[in-house]
Amino acid sequence: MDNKKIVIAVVIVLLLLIGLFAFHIIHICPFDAKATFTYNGHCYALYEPKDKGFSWYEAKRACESKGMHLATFTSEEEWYMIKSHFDLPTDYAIWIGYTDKGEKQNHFVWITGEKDGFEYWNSGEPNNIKNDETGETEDCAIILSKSRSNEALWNDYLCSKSKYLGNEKIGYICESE
Ligand SMILES: [Ca+2]
Ligand SMILES: [Ca+2]
Repeated sequence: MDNKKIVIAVVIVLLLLIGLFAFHIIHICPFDAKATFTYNGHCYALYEPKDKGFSWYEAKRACESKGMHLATFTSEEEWYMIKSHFDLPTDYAIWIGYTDKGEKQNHFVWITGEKDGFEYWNSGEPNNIKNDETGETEDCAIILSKSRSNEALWNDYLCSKSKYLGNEKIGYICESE
């Protein structure tokens, strides 16, 4: 094979690789999100609450219907990448894939089963407050809106609620594997 043919072969292989990479990025990041960000081969997609907000269960199902899961932050680096690249909202809270439902209370686990000790709780959280009417305890983690926490700290909250403290709708972040 002469040099020209080798160069053409290399260019074809490179174009195929670039095409595959582009397809991968486009394919795994949904178009209907408010914002998306790709880090470490994972797509993160932020969804606004829209009309009424989402319960944690609705948010979890919505991510699953897109072939994704509620976002999990298993290292400090991962969390800070998301926190700095997403313009986190001032006016709504966000569900993430962190829960202590069915676990020892205040011992939260990532829904993917990933093991990591990284947490970013607001001071005094998680506090597992019980709703006196329903008996439900706070078992699902949200990222607080920036109007409540400029640092976007986390709180445990009632999984069945689609609004935070009565009036602030809750959105969510999905992540692809
Ligand atoms: Ca709890
Ligand atoms: Ca709480």
